Amino acid sequence: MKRKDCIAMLLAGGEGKRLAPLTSKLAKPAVPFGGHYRIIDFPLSNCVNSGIDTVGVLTQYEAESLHEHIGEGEPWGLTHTEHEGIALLPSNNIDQEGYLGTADAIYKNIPYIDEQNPEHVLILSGDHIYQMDYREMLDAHMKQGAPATISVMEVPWEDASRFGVMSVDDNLNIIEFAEKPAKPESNLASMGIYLFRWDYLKQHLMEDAADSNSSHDFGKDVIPKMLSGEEPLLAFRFQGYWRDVGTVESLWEAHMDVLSQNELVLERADWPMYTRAWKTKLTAARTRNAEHTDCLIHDQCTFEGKAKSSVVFCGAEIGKYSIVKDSVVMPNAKIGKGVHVEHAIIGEGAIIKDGAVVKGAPGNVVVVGPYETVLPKPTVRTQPSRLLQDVYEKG
Ligand code: ADQ
Ligand code: ADP
Repeated sequence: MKRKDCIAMLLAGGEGKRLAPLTSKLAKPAVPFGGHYRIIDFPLSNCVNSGIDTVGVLTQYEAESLHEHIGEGEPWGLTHTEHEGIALLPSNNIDQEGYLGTADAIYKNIPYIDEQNPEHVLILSGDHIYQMDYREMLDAHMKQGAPATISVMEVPWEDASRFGVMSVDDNLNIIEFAEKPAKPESNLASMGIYLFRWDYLKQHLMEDAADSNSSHDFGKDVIPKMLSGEEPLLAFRFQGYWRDVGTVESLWEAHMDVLSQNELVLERADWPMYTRAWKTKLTAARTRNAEHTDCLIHDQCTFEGKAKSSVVFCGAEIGKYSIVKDSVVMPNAKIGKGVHVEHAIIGEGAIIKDGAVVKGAPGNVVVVGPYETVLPKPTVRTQPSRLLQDVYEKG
């Protein structure tokens, strides 16, 4: 098999507890995003646009949701063959034990990687929204001859404890690294995107597998171990939009960034997004006596109410006299009449009955899980809120 310069391994098996209840029936990378997409479309499209033609996707938790979405990889032009395309690598094909951690997931797929015969392996996460040319990172990594390169960016100080943080010298060599420290001393965060020389990574994975004290995680175990070795690791500063959408709040914020269009633009001619279409035959969104400002309304919606600053996914319905504000309404959600949705994420296929109120507040996004039903509280039915009353009077 001819040597490839780089293949990607995409970690997509995490449980995503912090995104609950959106992950009650879906793997985190399969959670809908931006109207048409699922989160995993971002790293997959980045691979296509960066000219990486071999991608292993490691699945575990609710794997079926991802397998259905990815299929043979045709929507990304990466149809699976023995030596190319997207390969699904579910943990239950390997052994009973499953993937114990992110490093263990890669360790258990050493035979697959060896078969592809790459010089470098790019490790990606399935829960990031970003557009990144991995070739720029590969160029820096190869130019420096680094054994490992970690993509980094500065994050707000208050978020730093959610990440692996590090300090670097003037040549971007990593000096110190701490995985999710309670009191971070730096806000330069690891994006969880790693590029390794394959021989170097393989050696470290085998050592880690033999260590009974290890939790077999890149951030907790493998990276600190590598840093204690002889060869310096390199940081690659990413300039651009990147967000870890592992929490409900960050998923909501990333949607608000899509609406503002300043930072995150999904329809870019120079960086196309690829996905599997929700329905093979798409029809227009239909609005009737509807009012909306600063919204994205997608195909096959039926929309009769009012919406402001919201992303409404394909197939969603919003009934008469309803208000949807600062919210995300996922595919095929059914919002009845006279409903008030604010600062909320309504999961795929959820049903919000006539007169119900789903209202969060800044810093406290409310989530309705996929296919959940929300009934109105009796008080709402007999005594509509001020906002609803306004609509009834005008409507
Ligand atoms: P976390 O965000 O906590 O930290 P982690 O839980 O390790 O990331 O998950 C990374 C990816 O691996 C996710 O896409 C997840 O779905 C997947 N995954 C988790 N467990 C898995 C398993 N057993 N099998 C297969 N896939 C699995 C990491 C780094 C930090 C860094 C942040 C940036 O550890 O240092 O700052 O990413 O987001
Ligand atoms: P979160 O931190 O929101 O729960 P992650 O996807 O980052 O989401 O995964 C968190 C942890 O869950 C990881 O440490 C991972 O090892 C673990 N995990 C992954 N898959 C499973 C599973 N099938 N069952 C239980 N835990 C899992």
